[in-house]
Amino acid sequence: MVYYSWINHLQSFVLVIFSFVICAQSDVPRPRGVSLSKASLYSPTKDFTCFDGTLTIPFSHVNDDYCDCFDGSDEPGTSACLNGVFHCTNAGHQSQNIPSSRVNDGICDCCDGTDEYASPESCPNTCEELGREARVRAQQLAELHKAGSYLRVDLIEKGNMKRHGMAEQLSQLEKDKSEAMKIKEEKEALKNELESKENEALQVYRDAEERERQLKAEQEKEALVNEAMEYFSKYDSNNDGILTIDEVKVQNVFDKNKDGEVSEEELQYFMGDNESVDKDSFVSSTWSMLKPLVMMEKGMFKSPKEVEEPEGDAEAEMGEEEELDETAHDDDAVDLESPSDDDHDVESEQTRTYDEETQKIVDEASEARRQFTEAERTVREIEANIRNIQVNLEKDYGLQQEFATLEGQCYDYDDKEYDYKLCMFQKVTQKSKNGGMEVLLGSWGEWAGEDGNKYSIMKYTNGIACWNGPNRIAAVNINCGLETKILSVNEPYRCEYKIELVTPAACDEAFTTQQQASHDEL
Ligand code: MAN
Repeated sequence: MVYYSWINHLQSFVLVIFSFVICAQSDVPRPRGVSLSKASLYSPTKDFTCFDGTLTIPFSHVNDDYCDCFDGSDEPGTSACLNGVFHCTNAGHQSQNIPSSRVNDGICDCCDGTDEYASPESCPNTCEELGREARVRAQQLAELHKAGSYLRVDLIEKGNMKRHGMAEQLSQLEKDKSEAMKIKEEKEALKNELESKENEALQVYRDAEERERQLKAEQEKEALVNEAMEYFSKYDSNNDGILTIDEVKVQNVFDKNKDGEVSEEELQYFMGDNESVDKDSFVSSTWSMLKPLVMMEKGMFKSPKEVEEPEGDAEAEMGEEEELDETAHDDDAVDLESPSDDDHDVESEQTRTYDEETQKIVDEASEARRQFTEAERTVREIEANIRNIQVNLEKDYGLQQEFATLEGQCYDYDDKEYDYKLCMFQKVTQKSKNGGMEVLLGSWGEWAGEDGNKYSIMKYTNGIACWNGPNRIAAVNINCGLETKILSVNEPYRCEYKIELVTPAACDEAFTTQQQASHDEL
């Protein structure tokens, strides 16, 4: 036990010695794992206050491999605190902050090897080489941005012109619309005026037709009564104006079931409980029951095929009774077999001819209707154009309109399975190479870049729902390139698509300066 505790103390002592090695790589001496910007917070002549202000400890407790502060700020150079941060200077390359739990874990995280100071030989310093490569890449990127930024200037100019053009187009369309509305109103007024004249002129024809229709209806009704009376007289064999049971019994037509006699039920059916039927009740009620049977006997219920047969054949089969009915029932026969009144009306409507004056009025009204419909359509078209332009004018095309010319431009990308299409500020679609419908992966949503550059990511949302899942979405990462094109499309999560796009619109001539700034601490 004593032995164990002695070893423990020795270990801590060694670590403390290591951890208090003041960084020699820079002008400002500071404890291990502390960045230049935080050096002033660690003064060996003062007690140390945790960054969160909760505790002040003697400076000797900094990097003593024992975690005192909740925020881990007292152990930047050891792995004692789970939430500590170790800063490596990486001279010659880019400085780095890593979780202090990775200190002395046997894995080289920092290119200068400082995170593995317990066994420095296992992590040789590779910062010079990596830095050189990174600088070459940064230089190439800076050159790309510089070259691209000339193209971007052009895009900005064109974008502004486009926006300006859209605004001008909008105000022109507003003018066109009010002009078109005026024309529409005039055309409507003219149409109304000519239609009321037309209505007046056609009323004469409608009235005449109505009179004709009424007359026809009266004639038909009269014919029906005459027909009923004719049959009544035929069955009233003693002509006393009363149809008795005896007179009915001898008429085959009353034998509904054709069994050779007029039975009690059949008498009941036609005459009810009455012993006789007078002329009036025969006409008003009995005839409507009897007529179908009479016609059946005459063979006047014909199938459509039979109707087409030449009349001669039917006539040849007519007996005495048919002859009697011929004149009286022609109309009915025609009614049963000819097109309905409605059909007839439609036909006469279509073929109707008017006198010259009326025809002129009808033609003028028709022309006014046509012109009004056309004026209406023109207004609708202008309104649709206005809406489209307004939607586009509300879109964010970048701080300097650098993305405006890309509006509506489509870029394709084909991978092994799918053909993708990105139509800027509109939509992203996918089509399987095996055929099938185009699938909407998202419609233009918003800019969603972070770290102060919202124009680095475009979000297209609300695509077609994923099978048993949410709607598809697509994010377009935008970087600088000398031409606008898609470099890759991936689906890192099911129905979430990532598109890498390069365009001169994303090139920034200030890029080198920014690069420089991020290397300040080296
Ligand atoms: C289709 C494509 C794929 C997607 C699946 C999800 O096959 O849209 O990209 O992963 O549907 O079911």
